[in-house]
Amino acid sequence: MNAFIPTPGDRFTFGLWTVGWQARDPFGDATRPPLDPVETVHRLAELGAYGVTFHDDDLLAVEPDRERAIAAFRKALDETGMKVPMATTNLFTHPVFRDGAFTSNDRDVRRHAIRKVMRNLDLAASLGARTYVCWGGREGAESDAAKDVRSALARYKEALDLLSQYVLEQGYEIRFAIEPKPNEPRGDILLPTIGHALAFINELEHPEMVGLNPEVGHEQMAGLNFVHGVAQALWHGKLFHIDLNGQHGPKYDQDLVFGHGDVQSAFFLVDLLEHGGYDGPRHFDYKPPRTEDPEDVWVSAAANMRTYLILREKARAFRADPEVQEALRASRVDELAVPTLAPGETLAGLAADQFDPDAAARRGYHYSHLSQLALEHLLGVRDREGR
Ligand code: GLT
Ligand code: MN
Ligand code: MN
Repeated sequence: MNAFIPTPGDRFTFGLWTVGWQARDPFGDATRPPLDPVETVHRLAELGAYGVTFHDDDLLAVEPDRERAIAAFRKALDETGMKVPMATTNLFTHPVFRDGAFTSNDRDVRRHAIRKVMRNLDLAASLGARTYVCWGGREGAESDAAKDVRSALARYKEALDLLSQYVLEQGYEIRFAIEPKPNEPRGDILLPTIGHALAFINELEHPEMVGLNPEVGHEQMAGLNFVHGVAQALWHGKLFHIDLNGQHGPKYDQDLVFGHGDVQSAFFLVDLLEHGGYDGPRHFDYKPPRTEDPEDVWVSAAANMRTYLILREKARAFRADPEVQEALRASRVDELAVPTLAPGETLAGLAADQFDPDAAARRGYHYSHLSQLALEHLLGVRDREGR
């Protein structure tokens, strides 16, 4: 169906490291050869993507000379019109980061990490990126004896304060987005969830410059409700960016194709993003499964976008279905938006109110019907008119 063909207007973006993942895992070697970022830009453009994102080191996948690699990448962007809305730093692959980057116990490593980010911020700004992601995958520990967490958070704050200062001094239009993750590769990672990161941001020198880049799988691997987490990030004005992928519940980070994990959660997530005021890129951070060959990689990339578009259509049909609208009213979903105190009402007025809790307790909320309608839309057995 035509409606499911992505265009740049849909603002789909991919990390170079996603399609470029060679599928090395803790138990096995790579199953795919390195992928040239230039090819990635062209292939994703042909598939209808809007842009690409990258870590500093991703650019060096096939060309070790940084200047030459950047020149080839820029040329591919110019030829295709692909954008770079976000960039990030690899602070996790090199063994020097084995105990963390901003929070390594080794002060020299912390200084090296900040320099590495500053250098890539210059490149990110020159490519027009507006968001800079900080995924602190190595910021953590395996033993509670190893890390003074209060000092680690002070150093994490110091790093983000310094980097914010750098962005302001350089006049870059860049905001930072922290990406929470509970564990893997560290036994425990600092800022493990959306909630931890939100609280941390309040302690920064420039909280307005720092928001979130939540990832589907990272919350779901901790058993958390990703849709609730994203809604809270939106409520705080902190959903700066998002990593879309798939995950089957609490286990290792699967990074599946978007929708290939918990598909009901994916449906409600798309509904929230489309109707909840998020206007950033729809960024896929997935891994083509290790079983896939180099051509399958592009099939999996296209699947992310197609699934998003299908779910977008289903979410629209759900909202437009008169029976759904009636069910939402019957469940009083809209009543939650009404302030609990009337305009001008006082606490004394509230205290004096008459109410029969036993009568109210007899009223059901009819959520089973509403949930079933959502499921039936997702399963494709209802259309906009509710047939
Ligand atoms: C790494 C991680 C992702 C992050 C990337 C950004 S790196 O692939 O697993 O979740 O978004 O640093
Ligand atoms: Mn992940
Ligand atoms: Mn991610």
